[in-house]
Amino acid sequence: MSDQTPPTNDQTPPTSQEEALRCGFVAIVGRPNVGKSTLMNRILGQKLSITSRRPQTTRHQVLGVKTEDHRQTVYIDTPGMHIMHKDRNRAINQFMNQAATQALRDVSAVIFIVDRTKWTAEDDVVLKRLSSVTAPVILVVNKVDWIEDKSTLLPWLEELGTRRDFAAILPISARHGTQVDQLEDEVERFLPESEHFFPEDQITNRSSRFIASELVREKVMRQLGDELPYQMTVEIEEFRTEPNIIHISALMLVERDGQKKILIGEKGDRIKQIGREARLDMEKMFDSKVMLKLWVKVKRGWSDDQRALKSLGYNLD
Ligand SMILES: Nc1nc2c(ncn2[C@@H]2O[C@H](COP(=O)(O)OP(=O)(O)OP(=O)(O)O)[C@@H](O)[C@H]2O)c(=O)[nH]1
Ligand SMILES: [Mg+2]
Repeated sequence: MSDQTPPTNDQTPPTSQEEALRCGFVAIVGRPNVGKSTLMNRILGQKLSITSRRPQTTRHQVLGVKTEDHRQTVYIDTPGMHIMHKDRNRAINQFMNQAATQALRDVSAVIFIVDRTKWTAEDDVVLKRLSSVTAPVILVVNKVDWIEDKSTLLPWLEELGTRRDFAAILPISARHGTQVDQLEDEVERFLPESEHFFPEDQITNRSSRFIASELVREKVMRQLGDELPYQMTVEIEEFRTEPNIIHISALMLVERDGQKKILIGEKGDRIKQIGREARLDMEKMFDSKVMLKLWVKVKRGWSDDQRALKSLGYNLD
């Protein structure tokens, strides 16, 4: 894994009778909580993007690279597109919506995910944003494992088909992997002939530091309620690799003193549990023993301050 950006695509044509190399970007978009990150992880066969039951878990674009023989598909997991409310939303919400919209540029295909038969005003926002996209859009109806009355599905798929000229409409379960192979086959149809952008063994454009910070954030998203997870971000202060161990020091920044107390918990119980769970995931991800130190600091206003956001890695460049 590295921070390197992909080399430019030189569109080299195949030189022999072999099957041509194919490669393209595929954006995964949808409103918050529909299962975008779960789907990307399922396709890659490993946990790369964090997930939780709470909306607005993903804050950044995360590339997931899948290379199989001649085809390389570069999936882009995105933050959920959501409606901005003047009184409640902060600069970070604007950043997330921009990051999601930006992912639609120059892609070979788009996967638009919805949650079963629950269509909301935010799905309309996504659909509207897709109206200027010329790449083929595959509509995915996710979480079908959770539909009790399956007879409602067929008429719903037909109804959805009238909302746009979709390249395909597929009911899937990202959690259980149902019909995910079929989705990958659909996507493959739209990959152009091209050199591969990434080396075969690279699975993401994101650094190990980034993944470490996300794993800490995931535990907070999963363990704490109310607005705290939305007012917390993580900065990796140290990431030092030794032969048999990685030393990681992560700073959790919150907006208020009260939030700091909650994160630490009684006698430090909460922060210990967050640390333990994040460390176990890190050890799996980095295939190494990890020594993780967690700190909490109050940094008022970070989530509504463009400059602070940039310095904390919320940077579209
Ligand atoms: N039952 C069921 N649950 C699912 C499925 N796919 C995702 N989920 C659950 O839905 C919740 C949200 O999943 P995420 O993958 O985090 O959703 P997301 O679209 O990435 O959400 P944001 O990053 O907040 O936009 C999690 O609790 C998942 O376990 C599915 O196929 N079936
Ligand atoms: Mg997500």
